[in-house]
Amino acid sequence: GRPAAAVDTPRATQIVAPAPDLTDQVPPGATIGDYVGEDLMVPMRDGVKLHVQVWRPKNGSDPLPVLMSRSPYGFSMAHVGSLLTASYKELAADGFIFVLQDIRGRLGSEGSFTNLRPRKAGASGVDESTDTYDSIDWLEKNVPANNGRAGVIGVSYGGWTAAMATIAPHPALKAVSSQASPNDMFIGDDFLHNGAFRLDYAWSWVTALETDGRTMKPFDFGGEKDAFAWYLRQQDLATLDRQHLGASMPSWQNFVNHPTYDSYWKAQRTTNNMGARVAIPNLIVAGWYDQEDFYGPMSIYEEQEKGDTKGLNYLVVGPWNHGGWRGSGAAYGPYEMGGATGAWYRKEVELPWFRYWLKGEGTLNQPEALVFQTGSNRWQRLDGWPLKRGTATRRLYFRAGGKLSFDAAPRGEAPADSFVSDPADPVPYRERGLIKPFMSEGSSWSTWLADDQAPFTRRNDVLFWQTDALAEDLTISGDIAAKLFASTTGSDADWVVKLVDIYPTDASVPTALRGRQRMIANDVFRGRFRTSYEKPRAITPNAILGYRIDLHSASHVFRKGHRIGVQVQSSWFPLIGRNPQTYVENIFRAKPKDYKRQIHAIYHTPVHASAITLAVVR
Ligand code: PG9
Repeated sequence: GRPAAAVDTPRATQIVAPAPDLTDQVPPGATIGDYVGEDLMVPMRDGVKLHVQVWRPKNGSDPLPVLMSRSPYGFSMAHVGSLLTASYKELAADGFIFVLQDIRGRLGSEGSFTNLRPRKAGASGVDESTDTYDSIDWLEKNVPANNGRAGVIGVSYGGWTAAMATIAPHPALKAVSSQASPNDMFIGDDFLHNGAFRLDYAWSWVTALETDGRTMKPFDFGGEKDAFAWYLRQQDLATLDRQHLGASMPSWQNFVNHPTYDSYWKAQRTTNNMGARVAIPNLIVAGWYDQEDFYGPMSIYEEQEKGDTKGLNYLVVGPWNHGGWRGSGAAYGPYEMGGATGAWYRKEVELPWFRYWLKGEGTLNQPEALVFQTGSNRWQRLDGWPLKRGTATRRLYFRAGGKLSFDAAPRGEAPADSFVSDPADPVPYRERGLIKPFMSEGSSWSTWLADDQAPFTRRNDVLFWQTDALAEDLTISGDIAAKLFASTTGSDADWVVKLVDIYPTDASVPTALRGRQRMIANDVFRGRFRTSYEKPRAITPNAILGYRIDLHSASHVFRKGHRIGVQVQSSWFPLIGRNPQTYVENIFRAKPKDYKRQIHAIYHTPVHASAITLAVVR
């Protein structure tokens, strides 16, 4: 597995591109465009030194603010080149002192790496917030011609370090932008969703970062390009690291040893670490098509909002995949966005944000929530998210014969649809030819949510309901949830729900989009956590039980002539590891014999009325 050189949509974090022997020292006197770089080691309170690259404009002597990005992925010269000339281009043209820091234990920094180190973990009392504090303190005193103000910006892991920077902040820290920051790895971000394990992502990420603490070696799948086939062959997940790498990976063993929502996960939850009172302005950025961390930024915004008495917590949600705003943002897969939304955001939103807070220049014309409405391709300036007025909660009911309707089922209609769910033949999350390990050569992981969802409806183990063609546009704005009434002949089951926008088949849409099913919302729920994430329980076989599945939110116009569709299935492989469908205490330790095919049913009667709840704009 040599890492891929590029993917079709640029991403901001460097987890696809680096060479295995990545080093991130700046050659003496190196320049990129108008910037000149320098390598420094910055002392922390416990004596550990962290490596930074400092990039400042070659000319000009005016004091400038420090803008830090902190990352575990390293800053190779190629990566810094793309930052200064592309993804930070607008900021670079305005002039900042960019400080790029390897976090503790990574690349050129000393100390040891802990994945998502919680606040004040360990005896030494250091964490990402104290490391940021100590770095800013040292930089303000030692970097010539700085103006005494600092900010932090980053995407994903880097976005998380920006969020953590707001904890007990240094007085010089004036603003951050935490972009696509995970919030809770058990509930909704990279590693698990509602207790269901994100197998390929977790394995690929952990092995790349933890095989050798200082570099990034994508896992060698031994020439196997078909991730579906590779993962299906793995019989003992608990020892996967020892089997393939001869050593245990700390994060992998944490997944194995913490199969419920215990203190390991709760201590990591970003909003459990951040202060309840918002003290540092934060521009929170999320993408509707973020294949990694969408729950994170949305829930961080929502929870921080409760303590935002000074009005410093802001939200931007655009039509982007993970980090897509650092690229052009003109399209996502085949879906055009009506303009370069990423470039627009950087110039009109992000640059004014940092100019205002770090340079005292310009005015802040930032709405509370800047939200891109998909389907109509327009930005909306809102006074909150989700909006509390202007929408009505409406239910789209599953009905007999594959119909989806705002009218609930009458008495006497066929009560349920059932299917066989076979762990030996799980539903692939993409068409088989596209399922490569996410970090591998030729992987199009970053656009998988743009895949046409129509082909999956041909499988017998994917249930599908659709509305009639819409007589008028239907606009949703806000939270989406599924209420499923379901049974299984087994004692555990996963429930996957996808909400899709079905394009017409006629000439009213471009050829490539005809009949296409566009993903609008989705998630998975692991049945054992039905009543509690802390105390999982077996499902009573054949009992009809209710499940509420959070499908997050959307701002979307289903156009006249389109249909709304819902798919329900019980596997999504290898995005999600398989559920044995027999209750075992720890799924990582399930034995091959525990994996059994079962019959699942979804009910749609007046009493057990499975439905999708939407916030429909009045
Ligand atoms: N989604 C990535 C990540 C963040 C935090 C922990 C683990 C993975 C990332 O792109 O950085």
